[in-house]
Amino acid sequence: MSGGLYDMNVKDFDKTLDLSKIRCYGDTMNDGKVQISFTLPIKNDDKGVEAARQMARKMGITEPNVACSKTLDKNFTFYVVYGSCPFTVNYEDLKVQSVDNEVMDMHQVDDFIRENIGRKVVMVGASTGTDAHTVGIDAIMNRKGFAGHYGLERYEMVEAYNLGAQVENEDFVKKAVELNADVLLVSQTVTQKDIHIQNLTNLIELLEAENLRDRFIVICGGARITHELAKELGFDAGFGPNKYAEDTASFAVTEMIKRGMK
Ligand code: B12
Repeated sequence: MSGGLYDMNVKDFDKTLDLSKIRCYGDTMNDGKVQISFTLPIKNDDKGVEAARQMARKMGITEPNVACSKTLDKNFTFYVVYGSCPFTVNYEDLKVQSVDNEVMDMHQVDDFIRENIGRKVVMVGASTGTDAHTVGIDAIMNRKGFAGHYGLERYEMVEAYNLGAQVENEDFVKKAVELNADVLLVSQTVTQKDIHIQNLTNLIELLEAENLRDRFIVICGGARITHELAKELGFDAGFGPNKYAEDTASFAVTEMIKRGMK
């Protein structure tokens, strides 16, 4: 692999790295190599491959190479294209909003609750509105957890209630009050026509109208949820892919202490 990262020692690597102009990396620094995939509504033949190549060029990809074309249907083909992306990103100037507390593991969260709150923390979760997807909220709450991360039901100092999917906001709030919840966990997977924005906004409005907003730590999550979006919509935090029960619980209990909730 001549010219690749393998040829450099760490010091040389640092010298070549201009963080104000980072490019995608494939084999050689700054080669811009990317792999993209998409589907076109055409049949799988040579003309289709050329259409995929042109589509990639129009996306700014240089030297596109159609590595895979797979028939999905008579009139639909899936393509994988390799090529170089000429664009750069100024990494130095980027500003992101992210959850800034330290992430504790399950035992540390339990110890934190014992020491600082002195009682079990009640967390109520659901996939709300018309959303039927449960795997996301289950990943956070189910005892067995997800991808090697135990869920909240396993935490000794958390009383976790998973209400399932398609729970109306009104019913969710009612149940949260009934269970004397500290933390509300909302999962949203479907984002078509911004349905998640409407539904999440509706929940916050409902809590505000009933003077309940400050009573709970309100957290949302889902494949297309970011912390920034969650804050914009009036939530305390938002968690997307690769976030688990310990991220959620660490934020929730730290925030409870910040707010003086005991
Ligand atoms: C499984 C699945 C289904 C199953 C759901 C079964 C079930 N019990 O959940 C079934 C077949 C029922 C289904 C139905 C539908 N689905 Co579906 N489904 C999927 C699929 C394949 C996987 C989703 C999943 O389980 N991911 C795994 C979990 C673990 O990931 P996650 O949700 O992102 O969760 C993680 C984080 O986001 C975060 N998180 C999630 N929630 C929360 C909550 C909190 C509080 C926190 C802190 C964190 C958190 O933590 C998790 C772990 O890291 C996706 C495609 C895909 N590959 O992603 C489509 C997908 C989500 N479905 C889709 C659609 C459109 C539908 C339907 C509307 C289809 C239809 N027309 O009928 C219906 C839903 C109808 C409805 N009323 O909701 C679209 C959504 C498009 C969009 N963006 O709006 C997708 C993306 C498929 C696609 N490419 O079109 N679906």
